[in-house]
Amino acid sequence: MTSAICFDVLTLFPGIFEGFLSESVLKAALTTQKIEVRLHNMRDWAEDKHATMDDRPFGGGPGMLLKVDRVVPCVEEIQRRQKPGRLLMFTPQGRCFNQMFAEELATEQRIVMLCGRYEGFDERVAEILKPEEVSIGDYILNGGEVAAMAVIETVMRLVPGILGDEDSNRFDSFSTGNRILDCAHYTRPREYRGFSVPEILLSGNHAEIARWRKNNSLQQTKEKRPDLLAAVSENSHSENSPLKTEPKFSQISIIKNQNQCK
Ligand code: 6GU
Repeated sequence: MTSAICFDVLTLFPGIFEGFLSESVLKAALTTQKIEVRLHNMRDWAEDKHATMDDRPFGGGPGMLLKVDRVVPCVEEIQRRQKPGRLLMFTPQGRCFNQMFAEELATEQRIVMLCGRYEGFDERVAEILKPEEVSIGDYILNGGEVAAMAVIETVMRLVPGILGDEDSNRFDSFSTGNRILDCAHYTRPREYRGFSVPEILLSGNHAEIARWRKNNSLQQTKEKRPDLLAAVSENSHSENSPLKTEPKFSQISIIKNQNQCK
């Protein structure tokens, strides 16, 4: 069986991925060949294994840059080995990765990911390879490896047949069936240190439970991530609005195409 999706990761530190790929859901998906992850050490492309991969920036300034003449041939060779994949380059300047971006990537057969280190890449890497530049948030990491792991994990969950229960991720926060936060969940015991499970969840009334969950989801989002709620209709502010009792999800839309990470 050939895997549903293949990730090629180009990095100077393939060892960072070892623990990540050898536990839990990812381990299982790799063992059953539902996904494939190939780690490529960019240093292997240097003619001499000790060849420098980085150099100081022209014009001065702090830090080191990954060299264009090291990175470009390496990406080109990986791409040539098979039908070229969608090329992502991790950099804090990139498009912010989110669930919708992940849904888009989950339709690909092959994703090639280029992980930077140091101060980043010589600009000509982007000029020549024209990758999609991707960031995972407005903060600075030591390199793209953590970002690559975030992409692998998020995208693999969306590939059909990997999680088992096909519906299990549809209602996760930010997902296709639910663009706002997931509702609260409870399991046994029914009471702990005086904190009880909401009575309605014990009632067996599925319609009521579904209603409670929708409402809870909306409340959680209002409290914790109000930025996710936009364009709630004018009358939702009145006391007898349907939103006060039963959220109308058609009245809620997500601010699309925002490129900043919240
Ligand atoms: Cl993709 N790289 C680095 N170095 N820092 C980041 C990032 C990527 N995304 C957020 N911060």
